[in-house]
Amino acid sequence: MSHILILGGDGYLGWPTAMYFSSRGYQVTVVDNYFRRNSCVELDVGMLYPVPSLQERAKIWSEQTGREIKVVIADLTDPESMRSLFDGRTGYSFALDHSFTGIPDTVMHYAEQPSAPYSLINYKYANITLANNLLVTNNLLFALRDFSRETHIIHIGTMGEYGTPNIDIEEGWLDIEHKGRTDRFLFPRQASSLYHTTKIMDTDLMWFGVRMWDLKVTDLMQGPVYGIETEESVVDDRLKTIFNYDEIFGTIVNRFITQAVVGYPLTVYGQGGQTRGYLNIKDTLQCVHRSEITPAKPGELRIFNQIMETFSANELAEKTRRVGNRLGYDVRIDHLENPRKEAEEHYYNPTYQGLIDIGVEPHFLTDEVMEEMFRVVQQYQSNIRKDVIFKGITW
Ligand code: USQ
Repeated sequence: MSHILILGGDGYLGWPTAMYFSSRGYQVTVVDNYFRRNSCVELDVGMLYPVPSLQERAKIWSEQTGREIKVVIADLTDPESMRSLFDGRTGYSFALDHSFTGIPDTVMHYAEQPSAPYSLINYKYANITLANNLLVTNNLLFALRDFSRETHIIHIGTMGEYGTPNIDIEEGWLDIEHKGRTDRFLFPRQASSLYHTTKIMDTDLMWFGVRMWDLKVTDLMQGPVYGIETEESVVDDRLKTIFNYDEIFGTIVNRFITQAVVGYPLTVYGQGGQTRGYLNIKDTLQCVHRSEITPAKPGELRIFNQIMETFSANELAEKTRRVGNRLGYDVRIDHLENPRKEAEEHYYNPTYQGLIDIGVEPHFLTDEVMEEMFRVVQQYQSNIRKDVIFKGITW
């Protein structure tokens, strides 16, 4: 039975990933320091519903399915915590029991501060973002260098690493011809937040580890994710993933639907021509699964663009209004002065074929899919706090 280690297993993507692999018979261990939920409390931002602790979720999962997800609570910026996951001390000194043995075949690295606005609240949160994201990645690389070079890293990167260049975006690499000679380089990167910049630095660290120590890395350049339910969460409401709709941790589609449900005018930033590649949370799970089945080779940094379709902020707002109106909501659209420094009208033509080629079957953001999300959000309507929807964290 293949052993999957999920770093950041309490987050929006980490927990659904854990259930997904566990339900398919993998041995799954999740590690987290509760950064996300603690930050939600510290910054007083709303979650749509409370989520049980990781240990409680693992217990509920086991009661519902008879399968076990191991939980380790640890801060992976501490190198010793990271190393204990790979150095053969297994059973993990922090784990609930010691029945899992062996080094993980695959490590999924989600253990990052994932929010652009968080990284720009002020210098303190900028430093937390830099320290967390870079130290966790570096600790992982050294742990694998020293103990487990065979372990495949699947890292969630971001499309935001590329920014919005005026040329087509390739999948990670670009062939350059210069003065009659050619070579292949990482596609140029120019992020528009400090968080996104840490992901560029992650890629550079991993590329270094691949070149120096023949590590095996798949870096998934993911766009903003939307969605709540996954196949595995429907068995019990308490297994739903953490869902944010606030300005800091909420992403645009999840925010717009929540705003529509509570009668808050949709917060389109600036002109609304900002175009990004989007994907359903169910497709994140498929993408990491297909990547796990067909791992990168030793000494390979394999990069896929993990998006399924592109939309502008205006298109998403229009779609939300259309679906909301059909469900009886009076949805209004507002154009706020853009708190971010980003292009509001730009060329955007990314390639995203690699994951399809290894077997991913995309879900698209149809009106029906959005309607399903509305129906889940409306169940929690009384929990929605209007005061956390927009505070205006400026770049
Ligand atoms: N936007 C609005 N109104 C809102 C929220 C966002 O117009 O209320 C616009 C933003 O200005 C931006 C776009 O929608 O142009 C996407 O914003 P977002 O907050 O949904 O996503 P972003 O900050 O880009 O970050 C999210 C995740 C991050 C991931 C990234 C993928 O939080 O972890 O890396 O999506 S990407 O955007 O492709 O870099």
